[in-house]
Amino acid sequence: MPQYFGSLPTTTDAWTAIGRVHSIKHEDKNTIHLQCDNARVSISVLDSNLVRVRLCGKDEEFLPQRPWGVTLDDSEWIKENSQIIVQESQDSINIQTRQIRISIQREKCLIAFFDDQNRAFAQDTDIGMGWRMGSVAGWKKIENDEHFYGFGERTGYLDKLSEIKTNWAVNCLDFDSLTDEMYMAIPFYIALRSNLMYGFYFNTTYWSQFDIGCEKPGQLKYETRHGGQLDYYVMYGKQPSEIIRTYTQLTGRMPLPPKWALGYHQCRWSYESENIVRDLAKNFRQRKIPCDVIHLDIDYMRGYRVFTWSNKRFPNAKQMINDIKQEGFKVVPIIDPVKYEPEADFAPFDEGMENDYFVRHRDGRLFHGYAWPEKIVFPDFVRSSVREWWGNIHKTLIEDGVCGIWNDMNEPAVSDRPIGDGGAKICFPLDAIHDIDRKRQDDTNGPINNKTVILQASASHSEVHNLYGLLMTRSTAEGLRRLRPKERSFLLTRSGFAGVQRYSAVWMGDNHSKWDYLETSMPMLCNMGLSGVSFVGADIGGFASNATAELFARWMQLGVLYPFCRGHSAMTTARHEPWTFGEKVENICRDYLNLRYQLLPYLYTLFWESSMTGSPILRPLLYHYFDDSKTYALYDQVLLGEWLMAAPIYRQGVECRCVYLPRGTWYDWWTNEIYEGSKYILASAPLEKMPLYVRSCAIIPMQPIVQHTNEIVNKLFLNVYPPQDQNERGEFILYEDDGNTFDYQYGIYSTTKFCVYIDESKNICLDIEERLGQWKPVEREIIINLKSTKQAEQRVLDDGKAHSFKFNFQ
Ligand code: MIG
Repeated sequence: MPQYFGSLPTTTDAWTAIGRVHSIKHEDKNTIHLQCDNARVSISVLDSNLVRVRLCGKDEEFLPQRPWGVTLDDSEWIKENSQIIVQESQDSINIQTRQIRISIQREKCLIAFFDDQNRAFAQDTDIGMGWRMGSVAGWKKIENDEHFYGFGERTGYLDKLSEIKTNWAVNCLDFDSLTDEMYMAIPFYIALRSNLMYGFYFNTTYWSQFDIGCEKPGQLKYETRHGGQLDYYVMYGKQPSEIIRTYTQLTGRMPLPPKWALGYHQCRWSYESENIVRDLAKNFRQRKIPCDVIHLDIDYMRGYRVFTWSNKRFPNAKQMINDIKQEGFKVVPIIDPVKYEPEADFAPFDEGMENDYFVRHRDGRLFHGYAWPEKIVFPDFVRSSVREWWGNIHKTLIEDGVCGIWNDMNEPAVSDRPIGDGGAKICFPLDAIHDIDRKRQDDTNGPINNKTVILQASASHSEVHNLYGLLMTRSTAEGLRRLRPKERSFLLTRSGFAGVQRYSAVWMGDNHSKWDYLETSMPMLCNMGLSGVSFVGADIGGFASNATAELFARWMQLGVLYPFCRGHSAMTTARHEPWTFGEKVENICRDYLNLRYQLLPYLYTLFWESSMTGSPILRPLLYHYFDDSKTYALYDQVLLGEWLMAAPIYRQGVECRCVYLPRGTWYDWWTNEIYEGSKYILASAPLEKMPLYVRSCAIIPMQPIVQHTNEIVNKLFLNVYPPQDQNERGEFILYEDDGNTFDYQYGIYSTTKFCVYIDESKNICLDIEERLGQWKPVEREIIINLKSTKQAEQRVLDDGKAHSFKFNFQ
């Protein structure tokens, strides 16, 4: 927390409570206003499972919705879904929606929610909601068997019960299990009990904090400071997927990325010359290790100036990018804030100064800090004019053939002195000025004198601090959409806020080449997925310090399941490419990357699903087995989609491990051996093997091994894991399109449904339904592989028509 919070009230100050409800007003069809002793409360039903609650002072007005996190205005929800019946009694007010009931106790204005079986959730406790100087908070009851997930980017294990989670973006270099504030702030959680769960989105961009039963067991406190009103959404769901669907309806979903972004990305700080990059690309192809993307870290620039190339090291960047493009590689360079450099013909600085695009102190002085380029300044991405300008500066990079952008240091990460001078991390002054639309400047178009005092800011840094990464990546996304109108681009960011999934993939920042970082990447990425951000990954092999061969092999095995699959390593570490650890590890890396590429049809379909519903791609087991309490703390097994489950090895020297198989029947991926679930098994896992299981009824679409995602394939494999009896049936809908353009938005995509079941004569049947939609794949063969104790194969030419297959084992 920045030092500026030091002046806040101490915990000994008492909270002011709301008091009694005096009167209620049925404002419009779905909003109820409560006038209380000390406050006004508004409750809006936006959907049958979604309720917004707001609190403001007795004589205040509710603030208008800010546009950054939540994208849907209250008025945009479908009115029919939000119809309510209000009943008043002497003690309480009850609001009935089609799914839940909201009950308000008149005496203290305590709010509680009830499901259709009259079970309470998200119940106010203590004083319900209240405030003391500079701070406003609310208290919810934590039920006996309740568990807490999400909270965005977090270290530690899955369940956050009994912890404090602060929402304030910082450069959390050297984070570990004790770290609270992270690069990213997403004030959202899911509370789960067996068969009763809800989501909670704290609608504030200011500093905020969840105390999940830490200060007082049994009660969760949500608090925000320094501005804004208490404002939250409760979303009910019968399963986690319903909660996430609603949450991402509120904050937005990931647009479908280009298929190449699902391939392997190779990164290092830095591949610092054209020759090194060309050599890297050559190595991948010669060694037949698939790879799609090469990232360029800060040394491609001329003296860390964004949007420039080093003349010495990258004299012909465009040529190089074009050459390796022929081999199926895309290039993604890093972009940071702007070097302060007057009179040096450095356009991003000059133009930014000329138009007054950088963040200023309250008294009008330019705010600056220090990072790699020495002195740096910060574009004010809150302003649409600045976002447009920033987006447009990408033009030259795009002309050079760049297809994606990597945004770093956007918490923003700032030092008070030059790096290397022992500088301390600092935050912007919280009253620094951000402007939504700075009228004066837009009118005169001239620079504002350094000494001018500007008082008209419509947002202070305290309100928009958490948004810096989100808005930076938004300007980049919008810019690339204009500059590459025909093709999808890839974006990566380190910082962000709720809704960052609308613009960018996210990686987990600077991890270490240590076993515990491999281990915690699982719950970390799973909680990101439960927070609406599904395109996520951690640096494979670890960023800081040196991986051992064994660690690297294990990390690659798990890493190929990360939605964002990138190897990265820091300056001053040893090289970390898949071939640097000897032949055995190189072979392991190749095998597992091959597996990822073979799984592309499955994986791409998961990305499509996520873009439609917000569903995570990498999932904790509790996502599907939410009524099985054995999954509530199970962090070291992950599901890729619904059907594939991995039990990775994340400790040195370990060659077997305990695996929990949830209910149902499971197949061993490697041997097809069958296990009945609801039990623990011991899996053997020599270095070359990551235990991997498939649920029965699965149909996993796969493709041949390729070196990059643009290679044309003329085979589609359907790996079928049959049900055990006639009561079970499996389905999979495959999504396909050209993988690159926006044509899918105009109907040029296809879906094909596959079903597996057992008929009366005990045949195992696989039906391929007619392909729907306008996208036509290349001419190809479909090969059905029945995975069972007995294996069998059948083939058909894919003509888009329905086909049925029977396998008879009698
Ligand atoms: O001060 O660009 O997290 O991935 O390699 C370090 C250099 C700045 C931090 C990023 C890391 C990147 C590095 N950056």
